[in-house]
Amino acid sequence: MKLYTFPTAPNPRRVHVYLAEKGIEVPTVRIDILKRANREPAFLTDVDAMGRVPVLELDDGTHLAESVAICRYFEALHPEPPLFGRTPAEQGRVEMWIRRMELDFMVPVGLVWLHGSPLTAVVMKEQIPAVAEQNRARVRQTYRFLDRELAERPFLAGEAFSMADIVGLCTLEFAAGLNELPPEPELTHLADWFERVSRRPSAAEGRPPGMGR
Ligand SMILES: N[C@@H](CCC(=O)N[C@@H](CS)C(=O)NCC(=O)O)C(=O)O
Repeated sequence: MKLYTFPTAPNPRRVHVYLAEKGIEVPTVRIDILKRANREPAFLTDVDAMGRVPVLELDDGTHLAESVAICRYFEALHPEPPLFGRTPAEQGRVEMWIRRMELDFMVPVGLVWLHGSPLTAVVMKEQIPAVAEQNRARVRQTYRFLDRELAERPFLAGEAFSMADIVGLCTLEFAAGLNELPPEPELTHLADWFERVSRRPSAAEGRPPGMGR
């Protein structure tokens, strides 16, 4: 088994934080996405036709892409401690919050990245500044929503830290770091949650640049 990864990028980082929480060690192959190694013909044909990381190569030579799917695979192999919920209601809530983090948080942050960052200007055929601006507003809306929700409980899906917090953490690091879109200081419940999840040893390891704590 091996993990093709670029550890500081937000989606691979989810898998690294998850594995650290579980105490699972997996050999890794670093794919430098800044040098477009993920778009080399050999990677596209042998590893992942979508040309993205993370990708997990299983012992039978097959490949599993998508960060949350990779973590679900490990969760089935190593259910304790549960990071996808234990009871049916917990599992449903974790799933709900993972989807919210991906669709209502990572998608707009990703569009800010693609349309608003000088670092992606070289790979984008055309950057549309209005798309970046519109999605900055969506991210700020999500911050306000999260702040209201996190006034009620310590973690996104309830009383226990879960995969939803990992997706949220990695997205917020990416938004506040490379995308220069930190939450407004008055959103104290969101700030407290971020502090709480960032303090975990799993999060401290391999933290992306500019997110010092
Ligand atoms: N939904 C996928 C997204 C994977 C993804 O977009 N990975 C980025 C790194 S954060 C990537 O490989 N980007 C390089 C590219 O698209 O060329 C997941 O959760 O794994």
